[in-house]
Amino acid sequence: MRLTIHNSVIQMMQCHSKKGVLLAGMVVVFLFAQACIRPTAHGSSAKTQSARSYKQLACLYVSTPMAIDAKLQEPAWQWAVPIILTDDSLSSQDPRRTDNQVMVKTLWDMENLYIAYRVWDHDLRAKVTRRDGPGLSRDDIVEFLIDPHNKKDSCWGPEDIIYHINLLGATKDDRGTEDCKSDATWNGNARFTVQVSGSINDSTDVDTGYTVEVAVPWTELGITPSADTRLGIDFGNGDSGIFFDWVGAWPFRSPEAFGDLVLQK
Ligand SMILES: [Ca+2]
Ligand SMILES: [Ca+2]
Ligand SMILES: [Ca+2]
Ligand SMILES: [Ca+2]
Repeated sequence: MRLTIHNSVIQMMQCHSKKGVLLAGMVVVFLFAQACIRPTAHGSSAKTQSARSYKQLACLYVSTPMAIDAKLQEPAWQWAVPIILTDDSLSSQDPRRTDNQVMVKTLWDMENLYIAYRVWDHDLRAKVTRRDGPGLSRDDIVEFLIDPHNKKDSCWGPEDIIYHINLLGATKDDRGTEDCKSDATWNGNARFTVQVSGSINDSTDVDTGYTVEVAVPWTELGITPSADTRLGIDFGNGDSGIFFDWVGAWPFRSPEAFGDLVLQK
């Protein structure tokens, strides 16, 4: 884990006046990319899809491994398909609502699933530095949850995993159990780096946000990836204990609500 403040990222993320244009452009790209996702032709996934419509995200193949440095400077990150997460679950007047905005992108190669987050957060806060430390979920965090075999069931089972990663690079990771509970004693092997733009635990200023780059090894997911592989997935953000996610799952560990991550090559 490396925690740094990088001037180029700060400059890029401080372009508030351009953010709206940037986000609008990304949404257009995202909608276009979603329209390009090929429908599942056969198999159990097709049956699942016919029963209910799930959010989908195309995950494009990359032939060169990503450097897990929270600098999304690899060319592949430029053409990876983005999704934008915002907290639209409550009215804008509700004090429990956060105005954080999050861009998530994914890529894959034969070794890893890559996930990148850019989070716009004006007050950076985190305290926990220990793995699985209590209270980590009340820090500023990103989350991802994976149902590797896309079962879309209600059980948080032994194959399902979740990572919370806070600003300080601490993680709370767990996986499910046979009786559908969470086992936080499980520690995963995903690599990640966090880079912040602003001051942590100092509310006298206005922060910009943070970037997280993650590599999850396929061996951890028990998957040999190929084009058209579908995973159940959800992405979330926590802003000092206020949470929102991609699909609106509640609780978050609800694989039946997850979207589909569709590998493409
Ligand atoms: Ca990188
Ligand atoms: Ca925050
Ligand atoms: Ca753990
Ligand atoms: Ca601050």
